[in-house]
Amino acid sequence: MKTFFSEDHRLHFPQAELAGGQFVTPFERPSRVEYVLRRLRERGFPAPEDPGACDMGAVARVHDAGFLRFLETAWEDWKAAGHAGEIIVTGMPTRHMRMDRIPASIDGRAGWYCHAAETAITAGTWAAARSAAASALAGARALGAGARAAFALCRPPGHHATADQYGGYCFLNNAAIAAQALIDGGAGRVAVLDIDFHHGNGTQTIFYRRADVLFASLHGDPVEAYPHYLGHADEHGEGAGEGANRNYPMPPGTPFAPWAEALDDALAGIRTHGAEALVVSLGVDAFRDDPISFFRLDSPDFLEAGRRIGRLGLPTLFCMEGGYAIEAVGLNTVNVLEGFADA
Ligand code: OKP
Ligand code: ZN
Repeated sequence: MKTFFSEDHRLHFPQAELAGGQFVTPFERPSRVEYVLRRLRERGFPAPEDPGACDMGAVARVHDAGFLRFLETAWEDWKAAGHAGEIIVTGMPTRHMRMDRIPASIDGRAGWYCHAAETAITAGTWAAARSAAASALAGARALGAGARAAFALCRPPGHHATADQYGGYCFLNNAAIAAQALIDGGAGRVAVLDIDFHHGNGTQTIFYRRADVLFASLHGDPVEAYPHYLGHADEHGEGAGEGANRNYPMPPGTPFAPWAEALDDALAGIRTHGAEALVVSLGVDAFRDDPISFFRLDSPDFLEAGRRIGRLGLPTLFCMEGGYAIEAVGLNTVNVLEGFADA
């Protein structure tokens, strides 16, 4: 299995995440990927390839032009406004406010292009986010060239990024960008399977009105879990996309058996949809020891999940998303990849 990874992820490491009313060291930190790289090496995966420069044309097929300009210039504008710290949004447009006037100030624009304030932007965030999208795109190209599978070790993650908003540790939606690239490369239909603990609100909304990209997500019920305001079972897609969105929200304490049942149902839906390629949003925060999640998967369960995904028989690109039980992130991630390869 080809793997793609850029050292530029290190350029994104905010000092602080707003959590529980305190500033804490971000859960989504650079060391996460070290554990994945080590396990890949130990278990005989080929050395990751650097993806090179990011194809911004491909990124612009998914993301709003104003949003991309914002991300590109946000840090300079923030400094120019005299702000001393990292970009942390303090207000966003919500119910009872105007949604048709984008402000000029950096504070106003940052709120406009954000949906969750835990996520800070720093000097290197834009470069890191582009490098993650570049890995996803390199993975999509590998599938296009005939590979059965590829792994993009994306950091920062992507599935909470909408067409025009960052948040939930995500800036560019790596999985969505890869899925779009597969479509643009000639695939008639593609599926995105999101097994990260958190609902992939960004990916869902990007493809919500489209029939060509099916989105299926297993996640903590938004009644109890981030992102709180999307991810319910009755979100089926709209217009041409009606029926091409499948959500499997599950309650606190969910162990492997019901989770795997949801996985099987999602996989059956992907088969029925007629997908020619699969993108997996591979978060491993469904793990029992994850510090910000509430499912109960054990490490061997990730092997079995990979096997079940592998039995679909589709060309598959895995894009790294979450997983915060830092030391176990490598084992759990590589278990999914190895299960897939063994299927
Ligand atoms: C990103 B990914 C923790 C609250 C959680 C943000 C979670 C983002 C998860 N105090 N807020 O889906 O793993
Ligand atoms: Zn997550």
